[in-house]
Amino acid sequence: MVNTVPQPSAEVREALEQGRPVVALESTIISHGLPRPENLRLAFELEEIVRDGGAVPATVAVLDGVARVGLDKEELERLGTQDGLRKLGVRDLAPALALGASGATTVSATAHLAARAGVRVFATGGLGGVHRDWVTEQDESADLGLLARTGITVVCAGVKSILDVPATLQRLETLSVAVVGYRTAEFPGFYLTRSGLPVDWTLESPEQAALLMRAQEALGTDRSALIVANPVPPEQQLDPALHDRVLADALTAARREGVTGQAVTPFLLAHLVEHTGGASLRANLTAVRGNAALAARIAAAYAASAA
Ligand code: PSU
Ligand code: MN
Repeated sequence: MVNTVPQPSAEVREALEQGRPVVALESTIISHGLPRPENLRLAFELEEIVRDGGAVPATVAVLDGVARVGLDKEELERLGTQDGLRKLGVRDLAPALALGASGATTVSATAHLAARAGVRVFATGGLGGVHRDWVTEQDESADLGLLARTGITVVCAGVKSILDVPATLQRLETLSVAVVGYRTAEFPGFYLTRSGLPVDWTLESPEQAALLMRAQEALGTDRSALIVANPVPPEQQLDPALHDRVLADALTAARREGVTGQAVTPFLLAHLVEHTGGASLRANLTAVRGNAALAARIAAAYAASAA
């Protein structure tokens, strides 16, 4: 019989048992979303940021057919350096476990495993969503559907700007996923501080986020996610004109090279890193660091608000 129960590390298990704050971190950004060696540096750094914010970090991945919530140093190194690791969305979890595979988890798979292990807060860079060529390709990230049926708070810098952002926000509304801006009335644009689109609700503090989570629980709407959209500071965003120009090239290149399916997002992100001289990478790292820090504060406020 395969072991299908998500396995928390000893530290994560203890924190959860004692009601102490825990923050889940995804691993696809490490294995597929960022170039080496910045990817592994970030993996370690995020864990430090979460600890500094008063929470226990729990990076999620599947290793040798076991779903893991909380990794040690060697396991993080494996994620950051091993070739051929799979990219696992939530639908890939059962095959990976049944077949003893190893892979990094996307937002959808990370949110699912974290919530099942009892982790309430999760930090990432930018969510997946509706792709720009949806009309012909119907490419929509599994992140959206999964977040519509999973009780977890996801701190992100919006959705990746390579996507159709208005369509993604519309899908989130249809799916009844709560979206709030953190200290902004505008939905952030991942590499960019602003997307030009409004959010309906704005939070000013981690304590307000914790209150909102408790309200979801009281109302029974905590079976879907809360998205806390946290913008990169304007002075650290990617230059918007450069962003728009390079992204247009990236989309053309993806079409020309026939990139499809799971490969689309890593292809576009890598194209941006290369053709912005690393500026998109810096904005991406800034976004993820800021989200990990805020997620830790929200997890701490949530733990402190326990009834
Ligand atoms: N955020 C980042 N970099 C990434 C991703 C998110 O800053 O690489 C990953 C996440 O794991 C997300 C995935 O779930 O991209 C979406 O991929 P797709 O569009 O194939 O669903
Ligand atoms: Mn996709």
